[in-house]
Amino acid sequence: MLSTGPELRLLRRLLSCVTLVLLFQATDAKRDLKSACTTCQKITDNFNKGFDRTAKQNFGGGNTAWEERKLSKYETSEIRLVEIVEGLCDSSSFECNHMVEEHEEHFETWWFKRKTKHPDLHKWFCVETIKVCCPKGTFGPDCNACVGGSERPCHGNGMCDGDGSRGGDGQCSCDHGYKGEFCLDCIDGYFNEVRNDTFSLCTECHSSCKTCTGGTNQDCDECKEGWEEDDQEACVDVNECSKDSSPCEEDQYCLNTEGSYSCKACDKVCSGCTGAGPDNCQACASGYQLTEGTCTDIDECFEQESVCAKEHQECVNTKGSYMCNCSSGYEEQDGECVQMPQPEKEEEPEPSETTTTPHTEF
Ligand SMILES: [Ca+2]
Repeated sequence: MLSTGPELRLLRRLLSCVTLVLLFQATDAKRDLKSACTTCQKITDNFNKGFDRTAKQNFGGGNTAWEERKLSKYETSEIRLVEIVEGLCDSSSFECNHMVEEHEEHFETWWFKRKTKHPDLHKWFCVETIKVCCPKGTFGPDCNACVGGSERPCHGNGMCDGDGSRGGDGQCSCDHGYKGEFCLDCIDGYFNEVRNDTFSLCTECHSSCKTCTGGTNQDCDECKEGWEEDDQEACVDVNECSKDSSPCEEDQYCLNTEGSYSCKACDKVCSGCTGAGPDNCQACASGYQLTEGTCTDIDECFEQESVCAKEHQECVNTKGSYMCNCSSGYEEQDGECVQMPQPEKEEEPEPSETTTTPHTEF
């Protein structure tokens, strides 16, 4: 009774679940194909390392005839093969150990029967026998040539997806500077120095160009931001700082750079400035005055009219301002300097302190 409503819905839902699982398995399988080849490559690399390592073993030089016979026997022995195979995988690598266990007999076959005729173990084992890899420049289940051909995949300007494995789709991911299916076109900011159907060399444009046909600032198709065309149609720096209104804040000065500009903080003795330091002020900040072209601190305490007018006050000059402190023996209370209470006779006399009232202007 599948034709009734709820059952049909349930069946549909089940089917869509199955489809999803199959999809996941398909993408998983694709990834597995690439990683299986990577694992196999590692195994054959380690085999070659093990081969070299065991060649040096038991070899002291100056062997007797007996030793040499023994050694030449060892060279092709099962003992040596076992020693090499034992070192193929890290004990933690499940994929590697699984692959070696699954195909152990192939190593024996190669070692005793194929080594001489097929000295390249990777090619014989990974590509031709267990078929998890492809020859370089080919990809996928049938080892098809990469885009651009197996000799120079992606015309030498990119990576072919799945290159050398049974996975991937053979599409190119281009190196920096190149684009397009075949990695023959140049990205913006690069131009074709050499170009034909199978070869392309993209070179970076002059830093002033957004797009270009050659390497100088006269070869720009379009200037980059911060650059403009001069009367010779070359891209030259825009001097943002020479414009009528400065692009910077009031307490900053403008510094022109090639292709851009920056805003730097004025010296704190300035109120507005045209450059760095106290001698490039447009006006002096409050508390400073212009002396010989430089804004210097005003010593308010030496001005004719006393700035600290209250009784028992002392004037202390600071950079850009001054303070009115109470004289020694006096402390500030409600804006007045009053005498501090005398210490009682039993107690140790405390060292006299000076309390301060910072001057602030509003
Ligand atoms: Ca500029």
